[in-house]
Amino acid sequence: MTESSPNSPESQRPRLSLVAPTYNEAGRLAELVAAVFAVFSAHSIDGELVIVDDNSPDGTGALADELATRYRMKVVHRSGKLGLGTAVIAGFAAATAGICGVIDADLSHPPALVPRMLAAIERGDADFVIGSRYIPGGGTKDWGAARLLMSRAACLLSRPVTPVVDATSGFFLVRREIAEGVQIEAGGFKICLELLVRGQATRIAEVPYVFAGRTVGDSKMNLREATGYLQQLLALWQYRRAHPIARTYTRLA
Ligand SMILES: Nc1nc2c(ncn2[C@@H]2O[C@H](COP(=O)(O)OP(=O)(O)O)[C@@H](O)[C@H]2O)c(=O)[nH]1
Ligand SMILES: [Mg+2]
Repeated sequence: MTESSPNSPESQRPRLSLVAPTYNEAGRLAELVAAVFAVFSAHSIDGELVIVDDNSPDGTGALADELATRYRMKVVHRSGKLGLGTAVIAGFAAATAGICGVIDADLSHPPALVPRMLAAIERGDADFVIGSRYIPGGGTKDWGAARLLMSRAACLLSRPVTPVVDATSGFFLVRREIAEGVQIEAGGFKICLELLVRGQATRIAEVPYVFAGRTVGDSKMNLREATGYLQQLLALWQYRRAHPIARTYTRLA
């Protein structure tokens, strides 16, 4: 192993690349970016933020470009709304750190939890850490009964393929090599679950957080998404049967 000099590309590589997919998030993006970098700075994390924007009609992409002149950010522009799962994969491809993460751009996920998730991976306690709404200490704010029921049902349905309680979470950190090379199927809409099942993570941890209700913009849940999820589950069940794997699972307080 060679030691890197202070100015070599290796030493300039961030410790963490956080990916935030955006579609019409102009209303909250600046706040998210400021919050993420405030946390990075408070915890001395040399991190980068990768925005993947799908040509949002509200101008999120241009706003992200402007923010990138002031922060350590990369902006990936895609031609149109191509979906959350492929946005995450595109973000990982543009990311440069050995540990990658995903966070929603609408401030549903607390950036303040990121340092603990990162530490769990860096300590070697886990190679995939999931922010969980449904383990003790976690929760959702301002969700109606119907949305909560749908979400809980989606998580329950995933239990045959993963020990993770909140496998549909959009908030997670993973060692880059685990996500790399994973073939995402067309229906791979819940990207965390897809990577959990098809990736080679053997040490998995969940950490609780409270999901903040969306106050600006629309949510993407609809019947088409639900059908896509069931198709994804079926494919993952088949994949898991053909590719069994031994895993450890822990919960971080
Ligand atoms: N690039 C991209 N981002 C998306 C797409 N759909 C949703 N997002 C972003 O993904 C995150 C989660 O989406 P959201 O609608 O808040 O999902 P929900 O909170 O689970 O209902 C947000 O930051 C959205 O802006 C998409 O098709 N492409
Ligand atoms: Mg949201």
